[in-house]
Amino acid sequence: EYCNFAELMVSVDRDEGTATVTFARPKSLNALCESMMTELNRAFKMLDADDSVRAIVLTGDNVSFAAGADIKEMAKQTYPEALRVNFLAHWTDAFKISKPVIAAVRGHALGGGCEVAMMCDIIYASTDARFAQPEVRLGTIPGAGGTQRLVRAVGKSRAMELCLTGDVLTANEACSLGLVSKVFQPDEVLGAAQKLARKIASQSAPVVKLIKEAVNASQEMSLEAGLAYERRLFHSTFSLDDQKEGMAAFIEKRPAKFTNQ
Ligand code: CO8
Repeated sequence: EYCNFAELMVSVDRDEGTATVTFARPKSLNALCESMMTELNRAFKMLDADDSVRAIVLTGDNVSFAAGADIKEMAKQTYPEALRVNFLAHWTDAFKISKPVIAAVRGHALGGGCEVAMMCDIIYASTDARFAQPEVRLGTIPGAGGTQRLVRAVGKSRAMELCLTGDVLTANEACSLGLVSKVFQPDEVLGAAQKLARKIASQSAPVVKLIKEAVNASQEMSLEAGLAYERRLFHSTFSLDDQKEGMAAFIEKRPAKFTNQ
């Protein structure tokens, strides 16, 4: 069922509870086009509904994570058409899933590529990863979070500078600014992201889901409302078998065996 993609590769490791989704348009440096983003939506929805998958890695190849929206496809876009179809809105639906998504970024993460990385829950980058919002140079503006998520990730001054110039952030700069969680050697970043996915997959699935919801809520809510929301989610964990098991295992000095209930 996961073989049926033309511009993506999806591999699932059911024993470990992880999946890896790989952009596969190397000739255009994984430029994001309508057909590939439709496939990404379909793949993520399938993985979200698959109980044997509990964490997902999204990656590209060693040259490019994604070099932005496909400029050749986008060049023909008109305002009435963009408005009619709400251009790009459904591309980002993929990321409304409840399971954690880790971006493993090698090479270019430009424009929509940087925005897609920022839609992921955690970004791991290789030393040769490069992040930028070059839309200004194309006579347009970031269209999928560059002016919003980048501000939250690196602060207003740096985000403004990056969006107004299209200048490139190196992996180490992106890491020191907090955009990227960790930096690895190019041949290690995918393995590190998959290891992280395995670690997350070994936790209680309902608890992982609640944590993702709570952290994401922090981006949308006031502190007071966010703290109240977090507390209610925290209270709800006391209805889980996994909370009983996790705390009993601690007291009995043994590893917890979560049942995802
Ligand atoms: N779109 C279409 N084709 C592309 C793109 C792209 N974004 N990027 C690279 N390609 C193609 C090139 O046209 C070329 O194809 P061909 O061989 O047929 O001419 C091939 O990939 C290889 O590219 P280069 O020869 O240019 O390779 P270089 O190593 O010389 O340069 C660069 C690599 C620096 C990455 C360069 O290709 C480049 O600047 N690319 C464009 C980067 C860019 O401006 N990205 C932003 C696009 S706008 C955008 O993303 C709007 C936001 C949309 C939101 C999406 C939400 C999910």
